[in-house]
Amino acid sequence: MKDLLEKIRREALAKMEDSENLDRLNEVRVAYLGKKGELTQVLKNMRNVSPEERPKVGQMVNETRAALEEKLEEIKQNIAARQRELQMKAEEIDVTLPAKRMKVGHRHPNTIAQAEVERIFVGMGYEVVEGPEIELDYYNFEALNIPANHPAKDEQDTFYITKDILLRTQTSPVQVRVMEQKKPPIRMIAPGRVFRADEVDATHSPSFHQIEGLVIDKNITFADLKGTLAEFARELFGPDTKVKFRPHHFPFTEPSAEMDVTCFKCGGKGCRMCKDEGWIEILGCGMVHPKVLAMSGIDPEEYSGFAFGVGLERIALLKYEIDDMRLLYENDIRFLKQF
Ligand code: 2NM
Repeated sequence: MKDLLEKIRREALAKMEDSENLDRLNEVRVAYLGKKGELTQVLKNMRNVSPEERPKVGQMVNETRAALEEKLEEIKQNIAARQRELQMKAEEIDVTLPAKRMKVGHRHPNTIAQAEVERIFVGMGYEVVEGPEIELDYYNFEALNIPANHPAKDEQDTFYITKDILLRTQTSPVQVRVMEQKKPPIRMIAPGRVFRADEVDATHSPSFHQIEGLVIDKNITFADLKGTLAEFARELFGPDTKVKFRPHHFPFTEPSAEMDVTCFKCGGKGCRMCKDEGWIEILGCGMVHPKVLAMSGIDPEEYSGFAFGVGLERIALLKYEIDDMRLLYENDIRFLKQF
């Protein structure tokens, strides 16, 4: 019996030592210590042992079991430690490797153009003011002397939310809100998104951007308008840029004009850029209509002012020589990166 136990002990220890992993080790445990394991069998065969010898054999079996269990635990720890080490090696991170380059975006041509226009006017002492894109009919039309039957108010041209609430078609309502709230002098520009029920093509979009300007003070004349906008054109398109004003009509200004600049590409000789005209139309402007001033609580006898509006996309397309407005809205980084 003693020999048998020694043999079991030797074999079991050797097999444990040879176990490569926890599964194999468990198989060895079941084979020797399990319910039907070899050591358990020995206990079951105790009835063949004489009563005098039983306590001694029982003690030997228990000692063997204890020795095997101790070894089992030791090997288990070793295997676990080895596996952890292997895992650490496999998942090793080389912290000295160069980092992945961060993909940063690029300013949109509209954003660049808007920042440039803002820089020019802020330099002349103007304030930048923003206002709501969803407006009351009153601020978008009525306060700007646009009567109820005006074609701009047609459902074909304006996005209405209700009869009285709409998506602004210009940023002038921001100017009206400022005129209502502030005593002149006022020197401001209002950049922002505007909406018109237009079909998309190379020069139109139902949503685009405007920058409108407003100056109100005592004794403001058309000469102030001309000087200011000529300086704006020189800063935006270069110091040799010349301007010309053509009479026009807006309901909110009187007199009104459109301003052209000499083509910055050919200097006025005529080229593809200006369609051989030498001039490029750039903005609308005029002296704020006395009725518009009065409606917003400014006395037209005491104050006068000029206003203007430029399309931001138009500036961006011209400045960066982009021939299709739709490119501005696709947000393809390969396109945007060029500006
Ligand atoms: C334009 C052209 C001419 C304009 C007028 C006003 C206000 F609020 F003072 F009446 N803001 N902007 C104006 C004048 C806008 O855009 C082509």
